[in-house]
Amino acid sequence: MSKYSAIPNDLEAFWMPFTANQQFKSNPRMLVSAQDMHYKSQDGRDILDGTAGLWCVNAGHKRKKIVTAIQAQVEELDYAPAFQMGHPKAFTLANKLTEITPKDLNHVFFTNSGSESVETALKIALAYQRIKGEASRTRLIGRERGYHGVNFGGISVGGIVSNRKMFGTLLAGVDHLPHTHLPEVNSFSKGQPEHGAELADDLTRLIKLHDASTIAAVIVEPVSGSTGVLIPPKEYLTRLRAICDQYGILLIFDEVITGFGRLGTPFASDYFGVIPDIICAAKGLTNGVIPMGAVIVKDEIYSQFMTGQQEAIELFHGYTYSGNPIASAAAIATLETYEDDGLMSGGGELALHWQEALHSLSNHPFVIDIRNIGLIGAIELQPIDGYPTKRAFAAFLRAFEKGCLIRTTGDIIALSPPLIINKAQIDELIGCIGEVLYEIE
Ligand code: PXG
Repeated sequence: MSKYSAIPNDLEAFWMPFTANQQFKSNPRMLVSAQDMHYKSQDGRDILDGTAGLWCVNAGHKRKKIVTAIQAQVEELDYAPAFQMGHPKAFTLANKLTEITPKDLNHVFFTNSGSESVETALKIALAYQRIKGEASRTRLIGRERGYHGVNFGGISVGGIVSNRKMFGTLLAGVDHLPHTHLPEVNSFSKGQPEHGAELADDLTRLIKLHDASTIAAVIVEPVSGSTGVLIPPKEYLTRLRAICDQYGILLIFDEVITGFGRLGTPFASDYFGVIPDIICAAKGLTNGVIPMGAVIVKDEIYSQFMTGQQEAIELFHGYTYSGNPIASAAAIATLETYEDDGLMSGGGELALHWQEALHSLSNHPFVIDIRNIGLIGAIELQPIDGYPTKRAFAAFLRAFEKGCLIRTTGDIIALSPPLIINKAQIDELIGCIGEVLYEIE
């Protein structure tokens, strides 16, 4: 018997996150090991990872440098208090990270997840406006179909109804821009869709409604991932930036999935040439290996806070594990791995192959849209009448049986493989999905 074959005989105690617990526990899908582009399933099969875990394992699984760095760090310094004390690795990491962040975003606040990065960014935005003497700017603007994690700030600015409806009144003073998904005019777009830049102008409508003097910040994902890969129309982000500038509103990019090479550039900000005031990051920061997130802010924001008395705490915010030594070591080794493999630059040729492979499915059964950017792809399926999500979930289960891990959200198959994927593996992944589409109902 292999060491992996022992199935826990009781799956009840673990309440699984964002999972159909009853379905899973009736027929569990267990992953027991991983290397590079593959997982190994409990029944000993190799599973091609089409999702980089959950959009986080950008350099592929169990990379030697990262594993070794973590092992060495835990031997040297396991934990150091995060408040009023420091350890060298967190500073080294912050410096290293700001080498790849856009110019002028040179200060880093560490968190433990994307959700915490979002809460941190929103709080920094509010506190910044107040410190600047603009205390009336308390409103936060998010977007329909936005996903910003699952904490109260994040679900308030987020725009996914099932993530919001159970949880009461959420944060007060939040409004939303319209989402940018326009299948009537943009379906089967390759890269950025042509139509929809004018949707950014809706911010001026909200400004007219609330007055700019009440608005602290706008938060958007440059590319929405969780809600099914919504790619910003050409010029949309530029227009959003211009309106924010005109009215003194901070622009926050939630780059939790787009950070660290997903679009072939360090951040989506670089790809789109639009620089926000604050970036939220997580996931790829440690290659998914250890929880860690980061909020990177413009120099101007940081320096506003650094003006009081020497002994005064400038921001009453932080986590026990902010800049944790093990996470810091993992992140440093991760950034080195991305550098060694050239994963944050280029990707052009591979992204083109990815695009062509994805769009080769356009005439397959049930396919109503395909969209792609960088190494992100989405295949949207016609839902079964009266049973939304069922068809895509069936595709997910069938793909897993056939040896491929994909993600589905609603009736959309969302793909985001590790950036080390090669052309043959892209063909295998897309080939698998192509077969699945003929095998499901
Ligand atoms: N912001 C964005 C843009 C995200 O995509 C979060 C914040 C929250 O991160 P944490 O680390 O708190 O989960 C996310 C997370 C999926 C999927 O398959 C996406 C996420 C998480 C799990 C699954 O679409 N995104």
